[in-house]
Amino acid sequence: MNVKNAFIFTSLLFGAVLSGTNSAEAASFTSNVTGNDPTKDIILNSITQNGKNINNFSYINKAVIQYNTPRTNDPNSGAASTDRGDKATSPLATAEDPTGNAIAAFLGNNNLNNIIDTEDVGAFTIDVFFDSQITKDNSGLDSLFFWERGMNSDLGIQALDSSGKVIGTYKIVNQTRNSSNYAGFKIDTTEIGEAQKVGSWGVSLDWLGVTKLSGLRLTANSSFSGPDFKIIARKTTPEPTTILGLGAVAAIGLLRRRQWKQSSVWEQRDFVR
Ligand SMILES: [Ca+2]
Ligand SMILES: [Ca+2]
Ligand SMILES: [Ca+2]
Ligand SMILES: [Ca+2]
Repeated sequence: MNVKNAFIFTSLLFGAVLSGTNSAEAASFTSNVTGNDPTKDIILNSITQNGKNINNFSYINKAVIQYNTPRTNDPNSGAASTDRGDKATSPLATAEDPTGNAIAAFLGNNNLNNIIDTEDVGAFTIDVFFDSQITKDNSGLDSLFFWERGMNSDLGIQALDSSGKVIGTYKIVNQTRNSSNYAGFKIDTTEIGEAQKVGSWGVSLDWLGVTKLSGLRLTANSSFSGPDFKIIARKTTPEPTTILGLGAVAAIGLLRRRQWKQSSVWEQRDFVR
């Protein structure tokens, strides 16, 4: 390959990589799990979306309860509580009136049978934060993955910046109600008497109107039918396009220098002809 062809080839490769990365907004995904007993651990190994495998996750590691409907003598009072499969393991004992640390512990692992259960007419505002910043990329994959037990509830979400300030647009995740978004497994937790189907849905940063986030403000009001949920984020990794892009820029620079060096030789040849 001569210098000119090498230059064209590099440019084409660079262009192809740039144009091939922005696929249509994804949303549904496949949960690849170990465990099929609704009462026991259901461990998420990876997610498949758009034919790509995701196995590098960011987990929730902090939760700040802004409001959680107080408990009364009524066993069905309150709102968000920590819950697990009847025979599943969990980092802590379940609690009807959990602390922020307990909420983070139940959400912050890959056991899809450790969740937050919400009473039907309960309300909450809980800020959760991930162990690393989630940044928009060109992978065409969603950044946030939601599961909801029962496929019968809504969950309000809005992005939080690193200082805990709400940014972007408030959205309601209700696609987990759609029968076509069945995650392929059921769970039977301590709060319910029989196994219920789990629905899932992926969310992009675009949908939330942000290019990066550190956490999410989660909300439910009395009309949301008490969301029973799990949330895991796709860990942001360096862009392959950026690495390749920098490589291409370096290659172009090198080729130009070679061209410049050889140009005097070519001019002499032309003169001879
Ligand atoms: Ca409860
Ligand atoms: Ca539910
Ligand atoms: Ca049960
Ligand atoms: Ca519920």
